[in-house]
Amino acid sequence: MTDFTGKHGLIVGVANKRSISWAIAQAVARRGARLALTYQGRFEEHVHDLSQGLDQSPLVLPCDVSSDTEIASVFEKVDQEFGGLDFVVHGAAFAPREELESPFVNTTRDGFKIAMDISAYSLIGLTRAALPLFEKRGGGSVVTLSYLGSQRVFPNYNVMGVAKAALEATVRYLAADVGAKGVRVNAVSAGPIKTLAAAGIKGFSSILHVYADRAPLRRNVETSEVAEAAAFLLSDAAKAITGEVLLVDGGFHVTGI
Ligand code: NAD
Ligand code: 0WE
Repeated sequence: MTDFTGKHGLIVGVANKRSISWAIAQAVARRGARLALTYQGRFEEHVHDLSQGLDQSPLVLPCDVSSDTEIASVFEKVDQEFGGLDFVVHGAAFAPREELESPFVNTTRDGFKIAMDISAYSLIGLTRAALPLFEKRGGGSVVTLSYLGSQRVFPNYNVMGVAKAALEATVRYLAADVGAKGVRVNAVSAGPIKTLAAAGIKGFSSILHVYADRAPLRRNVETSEVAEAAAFLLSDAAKAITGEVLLVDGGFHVTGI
């Protein structure tokens, strides 16, 4: 697949070695990309340790995506170090745990705001901050991570499903807005994977079993397979694709019953 030699990317959402964003970082770094990795406060050590494993040493910076000032300072440092940017990976999502454990009708105003802010709005903030850096390279590519809970009801996914629906609509509106600048915006909608974000989710194992039973490929997807699809969308091989949500779920989404 297309080479990333000479390309610079920012990866948001690495928590540990099982993070989908980490698999994407490895997939593009292996093809020659130089990276900046950001972490949410508590994952500082983990991400520093992981970063040692990449060939070209990455910039490692804190970024809570709910903070405009942290977003601004990340792009300032990335611009200083890289003199522009070619791609951004957005792999941050969060809803307060109670929202994933209570009946949907009990979704709180605060839980709704938090889920929307971290999981959907942040794509707008990051893309806006990336634009001047993309401009220096004549364009750019943004990829975010979604889930089929945006379109279908999965028990307990609750307000995260609403946030993913907003995220996918945000992909389309951003794509239309920034396309003239040569900037593409897409999502990979992944099948369920046992990452930190899935840890302790009631019924997650049964979701994995249902996918493996019913998906056309009769198995679950691997993080590396999601990462390869994301790398494709980030690369010049996808230079005519924008506003797209690419399902990487073994075909589960096409099934009826
Ligand atoms: P993960 O826990 O490794 O990644 C989630 C990341 O979100 C973490 O790195 C966490 O630090 C970050 N995050 C949360 N709040 C943040 C904040 N305020 N500021 C900055 N970062 C914040 O789990 P993952 O499964 O790799 O999740 C990555 C993305 O993939 C998420 O958008 C998730 O919705 C999506 N996704 C996951 C699955 C799955 O089954 N694991 C399936 C489809 C889509
Ligand atoms: O997007 C997600 C999960 C994102 C997530 C996970 C957590 C757990 C810890 C958001 N917020 C939190 N808050 C916490 O406190 N996925 C796609 C994985 C996932 O989560 C589910 C799923 C699937 C799939 C929850 C219920 C049902 C299915």
